[in-house]
Amino acid sequence: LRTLNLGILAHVDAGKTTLTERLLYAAGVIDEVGSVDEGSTQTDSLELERRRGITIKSAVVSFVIDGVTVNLVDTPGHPDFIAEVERVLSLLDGAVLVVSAVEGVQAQTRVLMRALQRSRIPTLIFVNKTDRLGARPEEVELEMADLDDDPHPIYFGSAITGAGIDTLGHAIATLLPPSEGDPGGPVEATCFKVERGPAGERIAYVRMFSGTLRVRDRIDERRKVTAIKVFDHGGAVTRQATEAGEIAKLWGLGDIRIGDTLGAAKAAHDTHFAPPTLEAVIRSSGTANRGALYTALAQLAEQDPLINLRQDDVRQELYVSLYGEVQKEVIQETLAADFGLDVEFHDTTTICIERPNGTGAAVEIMHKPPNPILATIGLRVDQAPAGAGNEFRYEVELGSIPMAFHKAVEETVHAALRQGLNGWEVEDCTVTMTHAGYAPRQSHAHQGFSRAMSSTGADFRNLTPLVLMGALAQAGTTVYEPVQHFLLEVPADTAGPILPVLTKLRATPQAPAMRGRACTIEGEIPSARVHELQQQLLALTRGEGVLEVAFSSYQPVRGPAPSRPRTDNNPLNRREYLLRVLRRV
Ligand SMILES: Nc1nc2c(ncn2[C@@H]2O[C@H](COP(=O)(O)OP(=O)(O)OP(=O)(O)O)[C@@H](O)[C@H]2O)c(=O)[nH]1
Ligand SMILES: [Mg+2]
Repeated sequence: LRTLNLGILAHVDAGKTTLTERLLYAAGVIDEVGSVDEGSTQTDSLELERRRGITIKSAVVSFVIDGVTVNLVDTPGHPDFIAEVERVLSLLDGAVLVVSAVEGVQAQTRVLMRALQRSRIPTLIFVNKTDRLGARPEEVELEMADLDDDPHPIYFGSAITGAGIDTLGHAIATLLPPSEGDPGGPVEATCFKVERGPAGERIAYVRMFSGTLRVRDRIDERRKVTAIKVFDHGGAVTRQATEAGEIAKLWGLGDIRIGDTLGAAKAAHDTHFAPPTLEAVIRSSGTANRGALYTALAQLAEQDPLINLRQDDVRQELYVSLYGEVQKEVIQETLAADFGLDVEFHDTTTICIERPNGTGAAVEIMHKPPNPILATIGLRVDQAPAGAGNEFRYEVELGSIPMAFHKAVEETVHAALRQGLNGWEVEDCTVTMTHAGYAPRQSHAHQGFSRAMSSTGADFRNLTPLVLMGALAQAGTTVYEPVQHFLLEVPADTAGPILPVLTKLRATPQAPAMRGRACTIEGEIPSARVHELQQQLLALTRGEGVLEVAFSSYQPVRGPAPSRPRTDNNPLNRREYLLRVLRRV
């Protein structure tokens, strides 16, 4: 049987989960079509999803059409949960992009379409809700043809009534290419989801790209597969093995994290969507201590790596990164329901990034003042093209210091880049090691190993941030803020007063376009000002204005650069830094 790993993607409320139910029903997996509004669907299985009637986590279900086993991944449509979509893109053989025939193409539809095109995922379009009053399928078809220079097959129908579902199902089975991969080859697999079982054990969802994994197979010295389940006919069934093409749940993989690979699989590094642009302080309002909150959040971050915890030991605060208000509420409710913790969010701010302005270099030589540490490190910082990410390179011979010290420097460089000159994460920065030296393991005659005379990993860890910040300071950095693309639709007679408001909020609107009695304005606006625009819009448009936003890019901050309080030992202040780290040693 051929296997097709299929993603269902769309803007919020387009009908992905309902369509999933309909396909399961058509394939004979369920006898009754479940309802999102009654909380009875297969894929919205979390308590919170059922209560809220929205999808929060991606979920997998399996069925057979026309002789093809389809592993369907139902994804959330709300932009706050875009990370869930990101994680499944790399495992898809094909996708159905759903658009509502009533609401039509939305900002999120464009974002998803671009991501599907960039990842070269064969896609079918399904225009849903044709049964509803106000459905305008022909117009939506035209809107999609603007959007898409390489048109995809398009289908129409209704997940509620079942119209058009058989045709869509047949197209899924015949037009989309099934997965390839040799079950006899070396094991290659990627983990895209982690959840905790009833006993608290970690369960990894992996997509098998090549080879076969069996129960009791060793992954490495520490880890062994202890159980396997494969998706089949609506549920997950226990198997002795899983092979190329399949999606499996694996037990026994210990501390596996989302994005980890097994065997020779290529790690997916390209990101298709914007990272979270908000950060907030999270505090427990009950009697629970900060340790309990940290443990709970760490467990959530395991299932959602972009929650990105930052701990500030100086101010005793915990920070989490966020996409938006709905995600905040979901985290709050999950902490209350699963961990019994009441939390509040404070001081929500926009997350900026820093990029180096050019090239800078610094070097510290051992035994040579002012370097008090027993290690030699030279680093050069270069600006990389936007979006290239951070990279660490060597210009010294690999044998010049022991491998463990190389590793220590590399790891510390990546950690130290999380806080640049203004405290923001440094991006698109190439760091090259230009000097390296150490004092070999020595001892006085008849005495044991002497710390005072021999370099240790800690020496390299302590010295690296100092050298790196020296190089970065020489290069200089620019702070960039996240900017959203907005599409504003307002009654034509209210457009006049809106333009000056947009300018005041530092937006850059294009010329307004009139469409009958409606006026649309497109442009860019700093993420930090979207909330204000939303609030003012109500009064300015008698509540009739509709605002759509989607992340566009990072732009240099005009005026004084905002900074973020540091949570490390502050290598920018040499004296204090050395006092802190040397005392700690
Ligand atoms: N009339 C009509 N309503 C539909 C149709 N499909 C879905 N709905 C309704 O639209 C609402 C949203 O449906 P969902 O299936 O939850 O949409 P979704 O795309 O999964 O939403 P998220 O996962 O939260 O992004 C529900 O109230 C559905 O009953 C359809 O074809 N016709
Ligand atoms: Mg859904």
